[in-house]
Amino acid sequence: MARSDLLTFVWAILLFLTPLTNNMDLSMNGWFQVAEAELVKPDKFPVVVSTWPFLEAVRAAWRAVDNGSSAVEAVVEGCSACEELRCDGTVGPGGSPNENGETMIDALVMDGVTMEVGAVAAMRYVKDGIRAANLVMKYSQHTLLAGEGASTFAISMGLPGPMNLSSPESVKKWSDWKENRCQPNFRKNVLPANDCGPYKPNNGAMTVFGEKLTESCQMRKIEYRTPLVGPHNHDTISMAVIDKMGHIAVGTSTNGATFKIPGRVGDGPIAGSSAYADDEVGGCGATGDGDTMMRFLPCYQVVESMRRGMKPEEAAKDAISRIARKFRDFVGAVVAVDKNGSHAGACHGWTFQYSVQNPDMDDVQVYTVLP
Ligand code: SD4
Repeated sequence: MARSDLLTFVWAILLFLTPLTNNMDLSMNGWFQVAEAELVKPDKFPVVVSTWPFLEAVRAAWRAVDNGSSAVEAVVEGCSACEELRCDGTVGPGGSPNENGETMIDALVMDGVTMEVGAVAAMRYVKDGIRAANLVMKYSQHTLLAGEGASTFAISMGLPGPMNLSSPESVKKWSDWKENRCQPNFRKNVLPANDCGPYKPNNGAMTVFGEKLTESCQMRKIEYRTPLVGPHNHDTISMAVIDKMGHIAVGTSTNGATFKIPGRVGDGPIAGSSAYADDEVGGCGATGDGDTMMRFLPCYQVVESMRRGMKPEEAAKDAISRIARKFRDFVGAVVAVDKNGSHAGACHGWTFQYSVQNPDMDDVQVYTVLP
């Protein structure tokens, strides 16, 4: 073969192979290949994913995003619907009382395009947690406002308040708990041990499984405690939305753990713990024992694992197992969604359910994940 013919032949082969190697022009019935054999449908967005069977919250977010709202706006609409409806009887105002019988709110919103976060923690007197978090993101350069300052800021930016966040149900729950000598509670190594406060330290009584500890080994043992978060105290919505443009946002609203110590801030307003999003990768929402979970930033872990190539299911299981390895009795769950809308959940210590709506579904679908 002449040299010029040989070059033409090699060039023709290269031209033939290029589309295969670049994943281009592989259209087949509306599907196309984007990366390593992953099939993605062009009309895959929008997508709404939420912890628990909070159907009305997902529908509210879906209506917003399907009508063209941004992912952030839809997350705010969805979580706000849950606060107003008091999903499960525990999310939002009138939900879980603290030791003083008062409901306090933690909330967060995160924009996966800009990586901006707005959050409020231990907020009193303002019922609209997710809207307050969104106002922090929109009208301040801060990430997290706490306590009275969060309430003052939210009211100054137009939210209704100050108001009492208790409900007849939360007052009843609290008075039953008081009658039960304030059991269970979040105190440890205090006197009185099995009664209401005021409490004081009981250093001589530090035990794990009934075994008395010396000062030096107290630092090394990991404590297992009775979970105060359970199937009937969900308290929390965490939601991820991918809008029609493919942008992702996440949000969380919770009144935290029931009978928490006043001033306690849980995982709800902590970016990377209760929720995390990055447009380049996907998002995550979490629910469960926030005091334990926030030490591991499980949603940050999920998103970073997906960035490094894990599928949502693998990333969710990995994040949960990192916590469970250290805290055998931990109760919690995460739901992961990648930037293409693939989703999966993982849980420990309870059966977890999460809800999804996408263009393939006529209505919200609930998925059940076993521990
Ligand atoms: C908290 N993570 O404040 C919340 C509670 C929760 O399902 O998610 N309950 O610890």
